[in-house]
Amino acid sequence: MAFRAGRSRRSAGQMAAWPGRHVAAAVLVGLAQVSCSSDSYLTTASISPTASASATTTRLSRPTVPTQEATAVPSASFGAFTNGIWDSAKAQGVSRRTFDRAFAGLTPDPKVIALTKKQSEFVKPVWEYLGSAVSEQRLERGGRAVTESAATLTKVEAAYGVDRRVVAGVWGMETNFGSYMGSSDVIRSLATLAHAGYRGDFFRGELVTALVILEQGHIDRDGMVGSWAGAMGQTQFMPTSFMAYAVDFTGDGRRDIWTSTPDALASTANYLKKHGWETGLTWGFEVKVPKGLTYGAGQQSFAAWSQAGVRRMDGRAMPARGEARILMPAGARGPAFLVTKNFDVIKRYNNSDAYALGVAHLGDRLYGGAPIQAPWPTDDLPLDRMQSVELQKHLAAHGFDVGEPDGKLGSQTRAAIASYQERVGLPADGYPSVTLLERLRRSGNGRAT
Ligand SMILES: [Ca+2]
Repeated sequence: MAFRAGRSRRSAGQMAAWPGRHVAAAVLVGLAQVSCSSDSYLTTASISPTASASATTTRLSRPTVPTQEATAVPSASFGAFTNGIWDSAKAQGVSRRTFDRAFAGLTPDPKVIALTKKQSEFVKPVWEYLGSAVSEQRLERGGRAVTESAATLTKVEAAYGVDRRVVAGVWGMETNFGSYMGSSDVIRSLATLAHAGYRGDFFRGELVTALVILEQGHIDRDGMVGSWAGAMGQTQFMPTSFMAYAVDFTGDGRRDIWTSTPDALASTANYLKKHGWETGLTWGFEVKVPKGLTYGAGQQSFAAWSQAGVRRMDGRAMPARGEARILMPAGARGPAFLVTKNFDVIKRYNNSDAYALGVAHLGDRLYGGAPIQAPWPTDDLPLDRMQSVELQKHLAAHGFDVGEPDGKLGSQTRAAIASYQERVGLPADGYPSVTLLERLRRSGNGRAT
């Protein structure tokens, strides 16, 4: 689970919500992605643990780490710092041999520090993000991967009750089906971040846990690679997520999420299951909504949506049971989806609607699903951070409560947008776009709409 960070609508404090590696891993991973991934779709997002990009945009990084930058003002030398880890490591069962081998000849990695400072104001529209998620290359590689691992995916689905399409989708989004785990030395990355005091004690704890993983022999010292922020293996788990969710599916006594695809896929399924995946419930699907549908209806039964005139894009009947909510990642002018609580479980890997949609849609496509049918409103771009702050100021001037204008388009800002839209007779989808900002600019400071 990657961490992608993003600034988001959720507030910080959500680190707790990071997925395993995700859970934690994501943290940097997000960033990491930057560094690691061949996946160009991930942007250099900020490293915040909070993850999510606004629903519509993808400042995605993985669940990530917090926003504070590493200060690079070490209070002690790197060697003294690593020696200072010994007591904690020993207390957790790490042997002197493992400890010494882990840190032998190690120096801080300046690239890691540089990456903590990398922030991007660039916001990739959700359609570009999804386009990369299901690029021809990825579908091709993924098609081969799910064919080669078909038996494993079937067994994992049977063992954990998690849809194989979603497991495959996570695998593809995280590491391009195991082809890109990141090439950073995890111990070095974590030690660099912990030594720099990045995110307080978070990385120190991850570092000690990584030593425990080495001690237990799940992977050897040189094989412990991952993202620059310490997200490891094919699942991109942070060490603490690894300890909590990684499983040994092959039965050889090692939880090897690096070189064992069965262990990695089962670990992902276990992560999703432990975070509430409901067996047999879809993540969701694309829908057609009738004109005049009331937004903000929240969660209701598929039967109620059907009653309201919502139809599946593929023409099939709505599920007999279950509840869902409407998701319109680019506002009312773009595609609409009904998503269930399983969609939110995917977000535990990386708290971003765009990420979860990428996982879900990629998984569907790998198993014969159709492309997203409705066109994206590519003429109306999402807002960058400066524009977001400006939007919030305009809304505040119009009397809407958006809290402190911070450029984070959270639920409060979205609700304010919807109220404004309602007031001026626009579809109240709460979607922040350049067109909306321009309209607010023209309307002046609340004097007239
Ligand atoms: Ca194993």
